[in-house]
Amino acid sequence: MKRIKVTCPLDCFDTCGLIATVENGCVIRVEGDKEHPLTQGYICRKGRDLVTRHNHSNRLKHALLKTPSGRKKISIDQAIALLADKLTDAKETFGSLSVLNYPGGGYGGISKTSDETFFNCFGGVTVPRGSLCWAAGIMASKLDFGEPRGHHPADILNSQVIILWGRNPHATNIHLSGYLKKTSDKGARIILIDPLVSETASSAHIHLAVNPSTDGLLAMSMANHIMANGLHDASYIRKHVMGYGRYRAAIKPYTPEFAAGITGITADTIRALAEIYASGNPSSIVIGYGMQRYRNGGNNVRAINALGAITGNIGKNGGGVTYATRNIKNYIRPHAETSLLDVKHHRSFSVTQFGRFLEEADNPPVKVAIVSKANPLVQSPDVSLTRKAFRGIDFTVVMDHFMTDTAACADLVIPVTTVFEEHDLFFNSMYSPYLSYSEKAVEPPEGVIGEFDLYNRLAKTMGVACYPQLDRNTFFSKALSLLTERYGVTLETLKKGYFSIPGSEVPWKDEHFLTPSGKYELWSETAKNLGLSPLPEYLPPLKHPKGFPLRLITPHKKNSLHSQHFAFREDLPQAGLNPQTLKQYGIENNAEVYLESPLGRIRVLVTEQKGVPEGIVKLFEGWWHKSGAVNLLIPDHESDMGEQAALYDSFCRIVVV
Ligand SMILES: Nc1nc2c(c(=O)[nH]1)N[C@H]1C(S)=C(S)[C@@H](COP(=O)(O)OP(=O)(O)OC[C@H]3O[C@@H](n4cnc5c(=O)[nH]c(N)nc54)[C@H](O)[C@@H]3O)O[C@H]1N2
Ligand SMILES: Nc1nc2c(c(=O)[nH]1)N[C@H]1C(S)=C(S)[C@@H](COP(=O)(O)OP(=O)(O)OC[C@H]3O[C@@H](n4cnc5c(=O)[nH]c(N)nc54)[C@H](O)[C@@H]3O)O[C@H]1N2
Ligand SMILES: [Mo]
Repeated sequence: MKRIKVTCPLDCFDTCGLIATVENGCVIRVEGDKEHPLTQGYICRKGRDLVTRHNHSNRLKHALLKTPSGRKKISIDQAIALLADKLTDAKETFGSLSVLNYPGGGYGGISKTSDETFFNCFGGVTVPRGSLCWAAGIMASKLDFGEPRGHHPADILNSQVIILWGRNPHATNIHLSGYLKKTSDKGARIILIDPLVSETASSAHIHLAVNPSTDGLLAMSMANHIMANGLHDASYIRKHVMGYGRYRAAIKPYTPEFAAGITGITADTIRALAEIYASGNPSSIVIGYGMQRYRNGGNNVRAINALGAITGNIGKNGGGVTYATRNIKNYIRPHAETSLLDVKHHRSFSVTQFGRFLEEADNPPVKVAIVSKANPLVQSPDVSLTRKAFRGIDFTVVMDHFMTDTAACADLVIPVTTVFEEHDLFFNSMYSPYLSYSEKAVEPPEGVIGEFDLYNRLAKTMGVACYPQLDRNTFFSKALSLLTERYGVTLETLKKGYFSIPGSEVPWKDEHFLTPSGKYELWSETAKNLGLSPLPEYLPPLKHPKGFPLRLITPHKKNSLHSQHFAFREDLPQAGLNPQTLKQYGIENNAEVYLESPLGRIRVLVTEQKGVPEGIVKLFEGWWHKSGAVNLLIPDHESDMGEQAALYDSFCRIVVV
């Protein structure tokens, strides 16, 4: 029996430290590593399920090629030779841009990012831009601060007031939940702003059910009250904030009274909220990603960030506005020599509009597509168009552990290693500040390959000259080189413990922002040059299209990471509706109905939920097509900035079966 230190590879805020138990060459159990400074031995169900998935009988163990008579098992050698031929043909006939590489975030280790280097060396290919996940808020934070930086998780213990703004840590970020409990026990006040009564609501002292897509206006009306009543921090603003006067003038119309009707929060409550926030010493805001999945998502995040700046809560212990944590990323450079930035020749498409791009691309058309670490035929907007367009590509390859809906459409499926079968390095840009080493626990089955080895072999087969044929340790050492220089971090030190950047616990404490002016920018020339409003602006929420009176919100599920844990379910998706909405449609709890949007319909099971406001349908994302893929209903709108998928700007109606 061996106990091996690994890292949870899931695309999540926490990136937990794990200990795998190996018996007779099999991983039999995984538990939390008590030594991990953030996750401290406590892990979630999805983390424990890594073992179930790893050992599952449905796991892919052979490369599979689609033939006219069905899928045929082929060896990894044959798969590599075939892929090499297809890539060479496409490049010779249509140019390298006829190849599309779609890497997702389904695994967080750096060893599985060598596809980027490979395709750069291959000549530059077509790649996604923007995000299905967090890009509006990232762009907003870049404009305001110069870079998205988060407070160290433990720093929240110094806060007196915490606003969780559209974040659901009880489901998506359990170690933030742990800190919230501790800080609440110490007397901090927790306010949750979320249209739905989420799993987190019971731990908040105040829950405000804001109307969807109106958070920017709520934040502006709070700022309006703060400024009008002298609750702002004039000295901080004078020294560190750009554009205060102009912002103050711009938001004059957005009084609590004006905002009340639109946000659904009364003017008195808005005033009270503004006063609680401004009087906290300090107050912190933690923003989630749900609230920026709207056409106005970026401006909404900018308006929330502004609250931190005008009250002087930035750069203080226990203060700040935390959205993401970009610190380790800046130091890791596995692809320094061959990064995308150095490639002159590449084409990109908005990931939100994958299907649309495939339909329209003709110069050159996409001839070969490779998808890894993603399940876009479930998770992309307008999945019906995406699926049709994906099927229309001459040759498609999917690398995964299971026959997902995306893999099922592919010509070639390549089974890849799990986290237990790789040595790897992990860091997180969402919340956890820790870098970790994950040790290989077991050998992969014979027909399975890891992406790192696959691209080394593919490059060799194809004679891609500039591809750096590194062994894994050299690759890791190169990736760590900056951290080694500055902090003495090496593979050996990481094998013993976890690392975070010293002195990065409280961002902007040095009062030097990474914006062009060096200040916090309420007024951003960068935004202006991009054709955006230089100040955060109020963009009203979308109107319902005629005939589709219900808003469809599709948040993340506690016991699944996106589509991954729906793999073994075949039941209907459950749609949460308010009792009043049920009454209005004359439907019973547990009835089967169709949900229909302008794009399509799926069959769902209705569940009565008081915590879902009237006029909203709550349906978790991630259900596979065999149950009913919710993204069949979701249009491919983009946010105001960052090319973020405006996934929750979706509307539907109920059609009784
Ligand atoms: N268990 C689990 N954990 C996960 C994931 C998962 O799938 N499952 N996914 C990971 C990933 S990739 C991500 S991006 C994160 C997401 O993490 P979170 O941002 O915490 O989760 P979401 O479900 O995307 O949205 C959070 C909340 O935003 C609310 N919301 C929706 N619209 C609005 C609005 O207009 N205003 C406000 N104020 N709130 C709104 C939703 O009701 C929801 O409760 O979680 C990560 N962690
Ligand atoms: N309606 C709606 N849609 C959404 C969202 C929403 O809130 N609502 N959220 C969006 C968000 S925030 C995100 S981040 C995206 C997520 O979208 P995806 O990342 O596409 O979602 P997953 O279902 O996690 O798919 C990841 C796939 O990677 C595979 N995988 C795991 N490990 C490995 C590996 O080591 N190698 C390879 N090659 N594959 C591996 C998994 O088996 C899984 O099939 O979805 C977006 N879509
Ligand atoms: Mo995400």
